Amino acid sequence: METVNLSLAEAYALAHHVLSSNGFSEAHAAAIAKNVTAGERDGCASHGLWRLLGIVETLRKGKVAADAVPTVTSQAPAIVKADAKGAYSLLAFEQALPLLIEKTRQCGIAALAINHCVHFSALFADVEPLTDAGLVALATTPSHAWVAPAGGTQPLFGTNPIAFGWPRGDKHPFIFDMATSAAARGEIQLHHRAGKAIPEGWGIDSEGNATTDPQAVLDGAMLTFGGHKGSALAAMVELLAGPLIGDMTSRESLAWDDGAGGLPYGGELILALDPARFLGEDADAHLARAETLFSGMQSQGARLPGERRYLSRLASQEQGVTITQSLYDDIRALSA
Ligand code: PYC
Repeated sequence: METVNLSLAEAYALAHHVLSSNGFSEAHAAAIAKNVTAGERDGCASHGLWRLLGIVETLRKGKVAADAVPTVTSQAPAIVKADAKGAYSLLAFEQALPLLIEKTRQCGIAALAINHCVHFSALFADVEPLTDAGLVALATTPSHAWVAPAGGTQPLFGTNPIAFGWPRGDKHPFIFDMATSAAARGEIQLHHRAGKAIPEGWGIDSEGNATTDPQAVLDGAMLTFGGHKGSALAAMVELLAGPLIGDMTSRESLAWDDGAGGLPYGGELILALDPARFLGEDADAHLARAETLFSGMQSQGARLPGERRYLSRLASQEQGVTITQSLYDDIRALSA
């Protein structure tokens, strides 16, 4: 298979050019290009440069704003609200982040609700700036109704990712970012693009039969991970980042899309907790106990979530990223 190697600067420049030439404002183009470059850099192809295809397609379908200026408001002592005004979530997140950190330091715990955003991005990128600031963080968002609840066969939930981060001083943070579906939808789409079957257990066809055909699952329903456990978590995500913050459930998002095939529209909830405020002068001792937990995992040969991402980041910083020639051509054609 023919491939193209890009330095991270070239990957960012390619993404930025595609976004700007399609009409995204400089602020949105920069925020989106940074995010998809970070996904590719960290070995997360389903949230990397490939996403540009859907990002631009959603714009062309009139389902996302290209230049909306988000507003950030203090809703309560420990609640920040950001209104993305129909644009992708990333700029609203970027602009609300300083106030979220400030409130978390003041109150010990604070939340950011992003509303009216179109969402495609990996949540680890929203959690990492918080762990960098020494905070514990959790982020979640619904998507479109693509996933059947355990026991059912019809799409109702989104892929509903949950990302959690724990700061570790000068070490890489502990961060997991997982869909509550068996896989991200982007993974299934990438299998389809590559003409590959998907693993069993990822989805069912429109008749409710198990299948490894990616197109049949895209037309049928994805499944949650861990049966009823993933299903319960997916429902929790719908509630927390839907009705609780005054935004859409995945079913409402898909209805709003009205067959256009755009990326999901709705809200994202981010919680941040400050160990220094919970623990006061005992913070160092208790954070050291967290390290004992991590080394207990590693001493059994278990990998900490995120380890693969940081290895991939290091390799990409040194060697750049490699994508298929056909993806490169499809991305370049977006600005032709
Ligand atoms: O790949 O799971 C996914 C996804 C969520 C929102 C857009 N794509």
